[in-house]
Amino acid sequence: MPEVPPEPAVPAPLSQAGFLIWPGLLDPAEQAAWVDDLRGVVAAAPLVRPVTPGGRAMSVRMTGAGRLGWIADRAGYRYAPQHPSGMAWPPVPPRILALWRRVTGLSRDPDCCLVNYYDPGARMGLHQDRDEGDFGFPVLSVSLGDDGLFRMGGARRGDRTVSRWLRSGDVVLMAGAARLAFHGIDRIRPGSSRLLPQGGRLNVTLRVVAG
Ligand code: MD6
Ligand code: FE
Repeated sequence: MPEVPPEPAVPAPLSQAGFLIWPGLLDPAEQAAWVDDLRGVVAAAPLVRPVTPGGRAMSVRMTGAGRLGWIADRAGYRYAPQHPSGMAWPPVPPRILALWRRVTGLSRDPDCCLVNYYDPGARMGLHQDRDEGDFGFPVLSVSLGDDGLFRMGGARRGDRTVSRWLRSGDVVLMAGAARLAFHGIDRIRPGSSRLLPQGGRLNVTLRVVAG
């Protein structure tokens, strides 16, 4: 029988505030391929600027892929089977699924691939990812384009935080005790990457929504 070469193992991550981080896990060629894939996602499901239940427009624009997408509007935050326009979400690109499998080692694929786009003024306030049904599954995030200042805290909003710049190609896993840790993006560093022709930062998060 021919030997099947094993998937390349991921290198050991570094750990900061319980978050597992692989700096530069995606090389520049891979980052460019992700951007092509994401262009396809955005063509099928356009970026929208969500409005919070309190009526404020978020500064980040969002779309998604997969069985479910995360949406926000006056009715609340939730996962929905359709884009706000009423169309189904496009499938998660195979290259993105492959990274999930390689990093998490799980046979369960994610239900949601959330795509966030930050223009130079955009930020994301400190939050927990807690709209999913089973916090036993991790959340995986990939950063592309301009650097983003990532703030990482603990299980309570008032816990001490630490920050680090996430650069294009960096991968973060929130698992275990860090799964419900508060986190956010204080700001991006416009012009720090040439990956996206129009500038800005893309962040992709992968989640299992329902166990
Ligand atoms: C961002 N990231 O990097 C925002 N959520 O733009 C997140 O909100 C996030 O990085 C869950 C897990 C990892 C993350
Ligand atoms: Fe989050």
